[in-house]
Amino acid sequence: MLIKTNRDGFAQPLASEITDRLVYAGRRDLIKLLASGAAGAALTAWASREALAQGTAASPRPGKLAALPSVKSAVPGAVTLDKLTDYKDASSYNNFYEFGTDKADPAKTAHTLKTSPWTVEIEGLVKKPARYALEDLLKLSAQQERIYRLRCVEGWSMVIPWVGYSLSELIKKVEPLGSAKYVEFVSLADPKTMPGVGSRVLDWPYVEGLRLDEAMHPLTLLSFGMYGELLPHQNGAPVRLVVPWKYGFKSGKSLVKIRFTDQPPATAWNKAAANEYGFYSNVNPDVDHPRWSQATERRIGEDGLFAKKRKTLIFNGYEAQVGQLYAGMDLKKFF
Ligand SMILES: Nc1nc2c(c(=O)[nH]1)N[C@H]1C(S)=C(S)[C@@H](COP(=O)(O)O)O[C@H]1N2
Ligand SMILES: [Mo]
Repeated sequence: MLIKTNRDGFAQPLASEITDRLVYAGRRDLIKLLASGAAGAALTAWASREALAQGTAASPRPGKLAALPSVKSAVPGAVTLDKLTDYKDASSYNNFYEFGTDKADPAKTAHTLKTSPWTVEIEGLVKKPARYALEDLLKLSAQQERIYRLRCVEGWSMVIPWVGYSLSELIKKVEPLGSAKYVEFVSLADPKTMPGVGSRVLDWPYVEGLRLDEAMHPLTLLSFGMYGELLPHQNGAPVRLVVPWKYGFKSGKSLVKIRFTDQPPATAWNKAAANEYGFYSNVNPDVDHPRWSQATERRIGEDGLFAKKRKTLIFNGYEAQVGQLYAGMDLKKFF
């Protein structure tokens, strides 16, 4: 596509091309957007995406990965009109302790991760345990694009167009037994390709877990890509979870095992500091981390000296979709 440059040197797609793009995204979406008066923001989002796909002088593309086919998801809550985080920030400011504890480490060291061949084992309390080759897992259901906010427990957030499908699609295929109440997610722990696994910051492998109904919620995404492309290694290639209403650490990366259990899984962060990281870890501005407040957050890319912090929302803004899962629960006790 053609990129026009305006006076300030910023790449600007032609209006006609933006319209093409919106029509491509679906006439119904367009009509809904126009009706809601939100088209302006949507156009800005598309424009920045287009500029991003091309790479601009200000933000050159760090190597293009294979494209992933996807359609916009119709799952309620799966799209936000928030401005997308710049691809460069999303792929260079990461938490992936298997590749080091500094936010800049994974982008520098995760190239050693070998993502092919890759298999994911499904085991535990299911009628049909299975070993999926990544190629088969990719094809299990249609790939969708979902724009989710991800809020890290450390107080920063990003808005990322993930690509994948609801984890529930996979769960339905393997048929959990009536006794299955929880799902455990196990990441790869390979000391040969993951330099951080030699350290003792966490008890490897990285393990996370959800209640079965949380895992079945349509917003819980099994993700293979972002920004229309396969996941970069540092973001959890070749397959990860994205649970947008929970702190980022619940979204395990580079998954090799999914196990169905009747007991809450012993998660890596809960084992490391049970008083700081509970099993639920729902984003909650009213429940502080023992060492810092959770009331506000910094959106990555808006971190200038005078940028105002944003108020953190209960369930990271997904209360309408997921609040019902926790009806009657004391969220201070089950943090
Ligand atoms: N295996 C594994 N998964 C992980 C982590 C990790 O260290 N190891 N970090 C978590 C944390 S704390 C966050 S905030 C998110 C960050 O995802 P991103 O780098 O794609 O933004 O990944 C989560 N998943
Ligand atoms: Mo995090």
